[in-house]
Amino acid sequence: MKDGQPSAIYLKDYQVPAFLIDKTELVFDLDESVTVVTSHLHMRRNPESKHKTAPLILDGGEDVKLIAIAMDHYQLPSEEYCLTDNQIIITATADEFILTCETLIEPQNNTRLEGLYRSSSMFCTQCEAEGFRHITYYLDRPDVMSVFTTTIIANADDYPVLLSNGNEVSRSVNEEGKTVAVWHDPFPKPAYLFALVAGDLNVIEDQFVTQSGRTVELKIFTEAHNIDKVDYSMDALKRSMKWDEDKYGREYDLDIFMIVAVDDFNMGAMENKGLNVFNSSCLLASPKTTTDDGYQRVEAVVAHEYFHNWSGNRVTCRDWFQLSLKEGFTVFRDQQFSSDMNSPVVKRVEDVSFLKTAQFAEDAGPMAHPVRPASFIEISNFYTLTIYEKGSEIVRMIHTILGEEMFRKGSDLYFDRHDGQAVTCDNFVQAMQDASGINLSQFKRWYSQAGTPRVEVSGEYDDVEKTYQLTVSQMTPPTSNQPTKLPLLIPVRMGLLDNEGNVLNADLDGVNAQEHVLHLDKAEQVFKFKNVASAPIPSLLRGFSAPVKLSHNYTVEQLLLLMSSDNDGFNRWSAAQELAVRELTALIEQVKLGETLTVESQLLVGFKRVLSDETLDKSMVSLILTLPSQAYLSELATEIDPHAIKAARTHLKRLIGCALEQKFADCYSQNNAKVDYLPTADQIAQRKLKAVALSYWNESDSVTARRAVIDQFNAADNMTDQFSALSIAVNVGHSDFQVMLDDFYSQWSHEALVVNKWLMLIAGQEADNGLDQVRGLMEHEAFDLKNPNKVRAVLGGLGSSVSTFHDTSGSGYEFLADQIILLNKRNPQLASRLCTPLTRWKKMTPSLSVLMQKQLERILSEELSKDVFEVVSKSLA
Ligand code: B3K
Ligand code: ZN
Repeated sequence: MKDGQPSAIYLKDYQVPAFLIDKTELVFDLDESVTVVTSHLHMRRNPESKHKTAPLILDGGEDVKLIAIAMDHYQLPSEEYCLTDNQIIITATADEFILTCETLIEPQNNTRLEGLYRSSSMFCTQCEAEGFRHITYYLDRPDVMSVFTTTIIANADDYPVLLSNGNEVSRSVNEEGKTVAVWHDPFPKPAYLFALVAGDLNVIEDQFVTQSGRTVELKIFTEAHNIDKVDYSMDALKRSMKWDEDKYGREYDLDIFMIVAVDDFNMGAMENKGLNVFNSSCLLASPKTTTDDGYQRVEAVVAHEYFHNWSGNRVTCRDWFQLSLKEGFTVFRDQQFSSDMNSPVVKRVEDVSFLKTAQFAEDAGPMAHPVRPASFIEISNFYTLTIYEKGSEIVRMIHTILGEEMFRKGSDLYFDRHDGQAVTCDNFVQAMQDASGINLSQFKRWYSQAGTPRVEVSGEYDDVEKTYQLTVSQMTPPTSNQPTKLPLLIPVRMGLLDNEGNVLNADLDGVNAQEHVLHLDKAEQVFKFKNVASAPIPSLLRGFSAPVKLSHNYTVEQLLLLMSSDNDGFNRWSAAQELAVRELTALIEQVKLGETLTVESQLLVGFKRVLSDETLDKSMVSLILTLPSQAYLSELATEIDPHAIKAARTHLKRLIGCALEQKFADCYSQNNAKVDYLPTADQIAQRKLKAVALSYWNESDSVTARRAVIDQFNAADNMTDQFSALSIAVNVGHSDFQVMLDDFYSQWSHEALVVNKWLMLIAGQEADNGLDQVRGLMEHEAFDLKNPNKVRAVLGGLGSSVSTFHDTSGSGYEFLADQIILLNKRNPQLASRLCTPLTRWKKMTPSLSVLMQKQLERILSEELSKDVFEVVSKSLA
């Protein structure tokens, strides 16, 4: 960092705003060269502020050019206000006044994709968290809520569609022949929920009748060539609206709900009031171009953004430290929704697997932060897995502790009590506590303590007394700025099995049941079960009832039993993972010591049983058969040696593939039925199992297996089958894989989202000339540095290639650092996210660690955005 270092802001410094904005009237005169934004802000001093004479300080980005500013129509001369790079300060104001600002912006040059910018041929906005200040001067904070009226003026030929929040109240033609559209949103909202879209777009329309009988118009807009890919989104939207009524009693409030797809977008989507804007990757779906995972993502994101209408928009955040108030709760809601729409166990395994891989890594790294952070330099850096996924786990634990009925009472109370307000995580927990009568004061530590708690459990059976005693201890390791931690309230759902895998009844504190929820609240405690017929095997942390690392010294036989017989589906998967981790850990050590790799794989025994178990859901079979990922094993390692992890995984996978060759071949053909594609849970499960079987089968040197890959690739009528075949060909180094990659590109070069999959697959290849390939991709006609999806495809792909990214020369790290430096100025949010793999440097094996550190230091010596500075400087600290 060359100049002055950006400073942090702190939660403890929060103060209510000195001014409020009751009404916001905006006029946008859109133009490809300069856009003029005029605002009329109806302001008054906030009676709740104790600073009765505080100056008015408006936020505004350095990219906003002030033309004129007036108070109650009096043009302020420049000596009556102070204009800095990012603020206007006006010392003398009345108690109530109308502030008028005329500003110029250049959306066509906005590569940050925050504020108003252009994507393809359209204008669109992204205002969360602090993008509105790049549009005009404003009190850009979530606790300033205002009623917006937005006038959009644009050339009718290029921008027939002009949208903003709320309802369209008028549309006319002005004296220059331009269209003038006026939108009014009756619901007060913070500026981060403002949206504007202008473009030549196609639309599909539908309706939803709410539980109280109101008809809501539903519209999804895309560019013409994508309009055939939004039927599934519309269907997901209607299901979400119904589900939120049924499950939470929440009805949609405006008469119209719109979604627009844009290609250039930093995140997945945005919940602007009445006008959601989506990254096209999270909205478009068609069988030929979208995989099953893609369909499920679209369903989940459509639901997530819709659910924000209550958890986020009607009840919003007081300040950005409370981000998880809306994000954690909304992720929990979208997870519940997907679970109800598909298979609950499968959904839980997928979510937990992601949490344990990525969020646990974040919680153990230099950017570890509590779900309610105490400080930040750049809020964009805090749209993290901790805020979202761990935030959701916190809500889930409240759900577990309160039970379904009390939780619903709590959420009703929360929504009713705080409707129209900007509130805190404490307010959420308070509502849950008030509705249930359950004291959650200790539980609240989950919001302020960073790090993943470790829970150790040991069991002792007394054959005479027929009692079983569990001794449980918890500790949370220190994280930066938090050297000591206090015990948390941790709900541990558990059951007991006998040696045959049958469920046992047991008494705990007078309650006789097959399942109990232990409430851990001390550093160490003992739970004593009575009337336990025989020595049990505990099935612990069922459904992953708390985001902790739990350990128990299971024998291999016990893990095999849990894997094949536990009546908790989640724990069957969990036992398989534990067994695989043990075998892989042993192999990793052998690689590190230069020994010949040998393993008496018991996992094989378990896999054989699972493959023959007709009662198991096919998705569960695939999940159990999936070896722990490179990323998960890295998270578990005390010192990451990516090459050793890769070698161990490759060895075990091959061993299993060869040993069970016939079983995989049979499994493949049994599931290779020809059906008309539907994204239903059953079909998805079948395609997934087929892909897993094909992948293992290709570990053997079977020519038939190789042939099956090519046949599937050529015959596929859906992207799931086509892409899984292509990935297997690339990963096993099939002799035809280059031809297949070329064919794939020729077939799909006109479909940007499919091309992104192709870019990612090539960039992630384990190839000797990997970096040259990545360089080639960045020069390819299909690449565009302005498009975050493409940048993520190539550089995310690179990050997943062990041989290229972790090349022992450090060339992979250097290349990534070059791209971060390049993007730092163009798109700081994107650049900052790309730093993640380098931030793990302290955990890497020493020879790689120093190479990563060197690149981080090189980045830090540049003139950096706040975004990149915060991540890199914290990583090096
Ligand atoms: N709330 C948005 C995230 C916007 C992030 C801006 N840096 C999407 C979501 O979580 O629903
Ligand atoms: Zn969200």
